[in-house]
Amino acid sequence: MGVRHQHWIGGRPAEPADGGYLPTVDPSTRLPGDEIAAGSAADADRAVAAAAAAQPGWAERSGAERADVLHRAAGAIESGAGELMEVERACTGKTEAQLRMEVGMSADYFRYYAGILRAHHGRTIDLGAGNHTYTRLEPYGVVAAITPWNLPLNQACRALAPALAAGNALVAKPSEFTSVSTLCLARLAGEAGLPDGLLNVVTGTGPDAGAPLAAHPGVRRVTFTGSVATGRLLAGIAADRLVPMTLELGGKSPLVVFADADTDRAIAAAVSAVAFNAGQVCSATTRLLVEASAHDAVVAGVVEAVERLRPGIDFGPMITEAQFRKVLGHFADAKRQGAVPVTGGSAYDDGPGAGGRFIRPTVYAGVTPGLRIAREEVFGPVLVTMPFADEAEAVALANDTDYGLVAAVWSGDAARGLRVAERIDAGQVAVNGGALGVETPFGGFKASGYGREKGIEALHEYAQTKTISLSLRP
Ligand code: TXE
Repeated sequence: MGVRHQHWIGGRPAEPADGGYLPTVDPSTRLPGDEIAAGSAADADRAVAAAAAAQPGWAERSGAERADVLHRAAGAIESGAGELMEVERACTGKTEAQLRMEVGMSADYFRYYAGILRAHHGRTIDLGAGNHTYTRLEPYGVVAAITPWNLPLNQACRALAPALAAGNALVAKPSEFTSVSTLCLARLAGEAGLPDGLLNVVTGTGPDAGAPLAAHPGVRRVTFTGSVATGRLLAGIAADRLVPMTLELGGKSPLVVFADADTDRAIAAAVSAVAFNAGQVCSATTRLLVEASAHDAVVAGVVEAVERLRPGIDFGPMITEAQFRKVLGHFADAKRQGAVPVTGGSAYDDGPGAGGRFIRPTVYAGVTPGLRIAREEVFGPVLVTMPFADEAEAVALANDTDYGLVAAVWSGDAARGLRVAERIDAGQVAVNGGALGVETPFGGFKASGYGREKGIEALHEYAQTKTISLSLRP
């Protein structure tokens, strides 16, 4: 049996109130891993109390002092990278390259917000003589961060770093399948000088630990990354309490390729939508829309490349058993609807990948837009492709989805790339491989959620503006 992990409350490990623990599983082998505390409302209570006690002192520190602590936390992530990568690998089966990238980006969130926080100020407002009016950007107090299993450490840091920078204290509730890296992060940040109680971690299932946390009267803001169904449920709880929320939900993002594009690069981008985290990414561009004259050649290039991907080396397994079953369920459903994949469409039942939760990279070519596999987020290494006749049809197909998280456009005509990007309903659009980073605001249109993470926008998200006005009349 692996290690038994308690919650992290008030700067130290904390036994779960009702003494229960949950198992974790290594998805590459299905062997049992560490155990995590099974949290409850009583644990959420203790964590919120610890956060509420620590927060005022943190908010009173200057931006420079908070930035200094966040820089040290970034350093602790970098020096603890080996340990963080190992615990994350054990829960997710991710490849080495992917883990290195995720841990590096996790540290970068802390560095970036440590940097920009010193330029995060209110403003003075000139109302004419006789007044001095100014705004202050004040923290909410205690923020709850409920995070998923696909990029566990990374998505925790994406929420925690700006929320802490803005002067809040946090209670994080990571996914019950991948909690260990967030616990490890809290310990490392504490060792690096983050005051006790500012970052608490309560582990356990969504209904038992997450729901009471979101509903807790001491929590003044909630940030959630996960499924639409859970997001809707938590948005209801938050609305009832009039507590603001950031919701980062799923996607079914289009990758639009015109015939005049650099098709080799566009093909590589489509392959990466399959390989990167085995497609378990909200921003994966899994609807490949190709101008009809180039469709078959592009699809052939993609199929040839995805067939060369090696399980465990180029891409990882499905992280949870439910996700593994969900992807297989999509295949069965597509089959019932008459769709036949050009490649893949099953799990590995022999050779490398067998035994773990590995799914073969899969491409359904020329699908009809109404198919379930073409409409719903699969969250696995699965692409659907569709041809389009012209720019107008490309935009119509790209927007024919409930989601609106990201999109990619490839064209040799940059003006057309931008024109199409402006007409796609999505929070971010990359043209010809344009980059998105910690600095660029990230969030959804439509059912992909609301609020923005990353960039200076996230810092504003975790602060509320107060206006103060003083009469200067004698
Ligand atoms: O997510 P859940 P699931 C999508 C993806 C995937 C599907 C289902 O399509 O196949 O969602 O994944 C906590 N009260 N994404 O079911 O349940 C839970 O413990 C409070 C997209 O695993 O939304 C975990 O910490 N919390 C996505 C977190 O919510 C609750 C990432 C996410 O789990 C709760 C993951 C409740 N009642 C899945 N129920 C993205 N946007 O990146 C669950 N949770």
